[in-house]
Formats: sequence, C-alpha cells, structure tokens
Amino acid sequence: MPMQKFPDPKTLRQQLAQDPHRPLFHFLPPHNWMNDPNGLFFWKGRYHLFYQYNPREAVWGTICWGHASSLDMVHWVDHPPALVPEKGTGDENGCWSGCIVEHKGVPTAVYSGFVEPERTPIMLAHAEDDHLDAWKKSSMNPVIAGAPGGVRQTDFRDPYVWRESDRWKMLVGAGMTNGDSAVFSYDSPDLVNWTYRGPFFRDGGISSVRMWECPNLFPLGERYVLLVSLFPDLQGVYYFIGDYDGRVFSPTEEGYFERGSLFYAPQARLFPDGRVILFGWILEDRSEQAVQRAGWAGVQSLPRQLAINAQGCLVSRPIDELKNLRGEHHLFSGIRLGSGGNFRLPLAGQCLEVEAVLAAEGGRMGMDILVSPDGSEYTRIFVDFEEHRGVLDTTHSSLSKQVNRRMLITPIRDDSSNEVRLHVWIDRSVIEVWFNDDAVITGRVYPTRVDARGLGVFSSDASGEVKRMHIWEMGQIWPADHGKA
Ligand code: DQQ
Repeated sequence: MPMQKFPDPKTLRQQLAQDPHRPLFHFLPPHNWMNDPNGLFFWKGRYHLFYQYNPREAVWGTICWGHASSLDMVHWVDHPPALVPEKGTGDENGCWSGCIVEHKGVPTAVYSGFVEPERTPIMLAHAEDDHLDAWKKSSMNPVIAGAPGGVRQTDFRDPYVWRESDRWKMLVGAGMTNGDSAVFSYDSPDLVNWTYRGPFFRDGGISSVRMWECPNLFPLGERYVLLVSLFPDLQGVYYFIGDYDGRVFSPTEEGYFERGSLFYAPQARLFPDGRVILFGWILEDRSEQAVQRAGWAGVQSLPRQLAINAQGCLVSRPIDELKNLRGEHHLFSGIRLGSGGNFRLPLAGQCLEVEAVLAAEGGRMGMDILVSPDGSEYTRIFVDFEEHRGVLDTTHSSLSKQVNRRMLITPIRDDSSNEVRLHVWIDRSVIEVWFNDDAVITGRVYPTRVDARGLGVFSSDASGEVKRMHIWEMGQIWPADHGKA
C-alpha cells in the first residue's frame, strides 16, 4: 500500500481540545469524521479498534480504516490509518466496514471495498507487523466480486467472519429485490476461495427495512445472537437470539437492542477472556454546518459487555474497566420529592457517571443534567412510572438553532416494583443511559453555555424518592499531553 502522510494525531487532538462538546471518556478520532467501529481484535496483549474514518473532512467520504489500540479498552493511543482506498482496485472509493481474524498467524482484515457508483466487493488485507500499523492488500482481491442473485447490488456489504472447526464462515448484510432484509452466508478454507451457502437468515417482518447492515453472529452462553443494523440508519439495531447448528440459525427471541436512537452499526467480538464486548457508532445530532465548524463528527459508545437476561433479552452494560476512570465520589440518599417537586444538587459537572435508585408510585421522576444557572438549557432523563418507559428529553438541551431536539424513548420492563435503577454516563455532548440494567438510550446534546453543568432531581404527578444516588467525576481516556479543555 502506498504510504500516505497523515498529520500527527496528538497535534490534531490538542487543536480541538478546547471544544466544550468534545467528550473526554468516549473514543473519538483525532479530527474529522468517524462512523462504524471495525476490526475489533486482540493481538499481542493489546485491544485494537479500527473505525470508518474520513481524514479529509468532518462529513462522510473517502472512507479509510482509522486505528487505535489499548491495554484495557478504556485508555487509547492512536495509530496511523490502516487501510486507505487505492485507485484501480475494488476499494478505490472507500474501505468500508469489516472485521479482522487471524489466519495462519497473520491478522487479516476482511472488508467491503467501494467502487462508485455501486460496487462493494469483498476484499482482504494482511497485517505486516505486530502493531498492526502496516497492511498489504491481498493480490487475490476481490475475493467476492458482488452480490448473489436476488440481492440488490447496492445493498450487499459488511462481512463478519469467524472460525468454525476447519473452515472460515462469513455473513454479509443485504437487501433483497423482493423487499426482505437478509444476511447471506459463505464459507472458505483460506479466506480467499469462498463458497456461497445461500441466505443464513432473512426477514420480511418488523425488522425488514431497505437492508440489514453490519451483521454480527456470536455465541452467548448456550445461545447464538444475530445482531443487525436497520438501514437507513436511525431505525435502530435489532437482534435475534436462537440456536445455530453450523448450518441453520433458528431464532426464538427477537427485539431492539436500541431503537431509533443515535447508536448504530455496532461491532461485537468474543474476546479471549470469554466476554463478548461491543462498540457502536454514536452519531452527531446537529446540522452539517455546525459539524463542519466543529471539525469533528462521530463518537464510539462505551465498550459494552453483552449478556442474555433472565427474560431472554439481549442486554448490555459498560465494561468494569471503566471504573478506573472514576474520580471524586459523591453520595446522596433519601431525597424525598412531593408531586411537582425538584431539588438542585450541590454539585455540577459535564463528565460524570451516575448510579441512582428512584422510587415512585406513579407519575414521572428523574434528573436534570447540564442545567444552566438561569434554567434556559437543561437535559432531562426520567422514568415514566405509569407507562413503564425511560426517556431522554433533549428538547431544552441547547439554545442553538443548529441542534436537533428529541424525545428518545425506551420501554422499561415492568417488574411490578416501584423502583427503577438509572445508570447515566454524561460526557459533555454524549449521553448514555441504562434503565434497570437492560434498556438503554444513547443521545447527543450541545448546550451553548459553558456553565450548563448543574444537576437536579424532580418528580411530577406523584411523589417519589431518590433512594440513593452515587455520582463520580470522570477522568479522561487520553494521555494528559493530548490537551484538556
Ligand atoms: N457504514 C459503512 C458501510 C456500512 C455502513 C460505510 C453502516 O460498510 O454498511 O461507511 O453505517
């Protein structure tokens, strides 16, 4: 691959460090655009994260694979971009999403190339060093030239590969000419010669959209999980849980992993310690003009460990290693609120982790975060105890006209108790909220005021109690010399 000159990522990070919306403990690129996580891979003691990266500007285009690595999946160092488009080949207009597997001791990337206007052949590249800095595209490219019959050529991409006995297996996301969404399966002895095995799973029901992007298949306990991203994006990430006998996948449960929020195109991997961990792309939620002015776009979610809960649903929780970012701790307990009551906490911050137990007999109860002193900007996170819903309300988060306003809603399981556990991660413009450890909402907020940092709790249409609220001030995931706002 021709070596290209990329600017020093540390300098780029320093230049953007004063931006009050740039998160401090979520992974994001040195500058410009990022979308899907790719190639999650553990190699020689380090976790590697690759990502869809446009090094030229803060909007999608000329997609490369950006690259970072970590000892703990929390603190990261930048590497040079790994895969870049090459003229006259199957990736001349972009190196799209894919994964990395080890074949005969060599980490090998399997990904979708992009040739305008509509070809997305499947490509290979081999690592040439143990830092995974140097990559060589395979002389056998493309290893799959295009979509099988019955699939729209424009809607076939994102290979996901794993080893099964003595063969490689691959799923590719697709949209079919008959309107179904599907994943197609292939197998191979060597990653180069692939045999088409037909549709692995297809659906014309609730999850059927234009196509399924970024399929993932992994074992979780005794079961298998198929995860797909519903395209066009913003429609959510959907899962099927089932049995898989090496040929046929038979789902017994299904549901949204996250519905219609700003979380998309996740990649999950089974790591050597037995955990299945996933990162997902968190989109921006402001105008393209505002994004261009900021000079960066896109964030990775917190690394989330996956599990199947007692009700048979796919759930996630942030990995335990994130506790290493916890700084000063504050505890509030027994805050009773009458109907319509609110209480301003004697604390403020923009990078916080909050664990709370809320109790109410009905009505709505929750917290306000990123509150400006005059109350003109605030973000509301609450539980609707009547409707069993969790809500992230960003309608008052920002006075800017360049910002979208949303009510992001998730159903919460009714366990017939009057308590709900909240786990909230506030990282400047990024909010991730778990309700009762199983429902999650991801959102973005862009207060205009730097003093929009206040915190409060409220109750409406019923009285309630904040039984406990732990708050930690959070540290950053970059070395100190990368700049701090
Ligand atoms: N992003 C990639 C595609 C994938 C989509 C292109 C999902 O490979 O289908 O940047 O966001």
